[in-house]
Amino acid sequence: MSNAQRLHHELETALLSLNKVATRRIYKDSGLTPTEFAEEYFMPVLDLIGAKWERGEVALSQIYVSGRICESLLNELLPSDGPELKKTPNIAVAVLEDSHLLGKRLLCSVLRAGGYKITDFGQQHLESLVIRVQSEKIRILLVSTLMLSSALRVKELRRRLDTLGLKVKLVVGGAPFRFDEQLWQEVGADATSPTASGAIAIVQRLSREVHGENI
Ligand code: B12
Repeated sequence: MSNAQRLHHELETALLSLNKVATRRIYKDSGLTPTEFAEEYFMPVLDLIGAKWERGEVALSQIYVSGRICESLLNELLPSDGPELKKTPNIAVAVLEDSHLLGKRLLCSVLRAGGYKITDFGQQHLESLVIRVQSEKIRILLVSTLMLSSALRVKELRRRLDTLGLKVKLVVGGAPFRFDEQLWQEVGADATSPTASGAIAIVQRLSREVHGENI
């Protein structure tokens, strides 16, 4: 068993036995940055736990506490603010009609650490999200959804933004988009990435495109 496989196994055991102290120790032993650890360890292990729950092998309470442990550790480890150096179009991040917040938390940290000024809209319903995008003149909107039903709502979001004539670049992500690689196009998004860190290159590219449209 490789070192990474051993740590995955240990992390799964720590999360399923609701052991935050052991989870923190595994993070320290990994020698990774918080973002690397979240993407290389939390994400696959939580995927595995989610699949076990679907098969009835673990209880919902175990998913719940596992998610909470990851969330509280990430809140401890990730900086809430970065240097905010770059001058970009208005960028916002939101979770659409969903209570899964970890992906958005990572997204905010990664983008802020990358020097992007972003507004965190938190959890939003479609109507309130459209209103905020319009009133705050958002040009790049990053949406995180983990439930398939929420991911499909992005199609309606795109329709509403287009109807209002709002020129918004829509970036989507979360489990449904990782599991179905075509889904982002089907819901009318402009881009996706399986990881939060992948959003940096996308935001860079889209910022250039928005800048070009404004000239
Ligand atoms: C932890 C968890 C919970 C926790 C959430 C805690 C919290 N505060 O976030 C709790 C227990 C609350 C929960 C509740 C529920 N959950 Co849940 N949950 C999970 C689980 C196991 C892990 C999710 C997670 O946090 N992963 C870790 C983070 C870091 O990963 P991530 O969000 O995917 O983000 C990564 C990438 O996707 C990407 N990313 C994310 N967003 C974005 C956005 C952009 C723009 C970009 C570029 C990238 C990006 O970046 C991150 C990596 O860098 C998943 C399993 C799974 N496969 O995802 C199920 C899962 C999402 N849950 C599921 C379900 C069904 C539920 C419940 C309905 C259960 C119930 N019966 O009550 C409720 C519904 C809550 C709601 N209304 O939203 C299902 C959804 C199935 C479906 N087809 O829709 C899943 C897939 C489990 C399963 N296999 O069935 N859940």
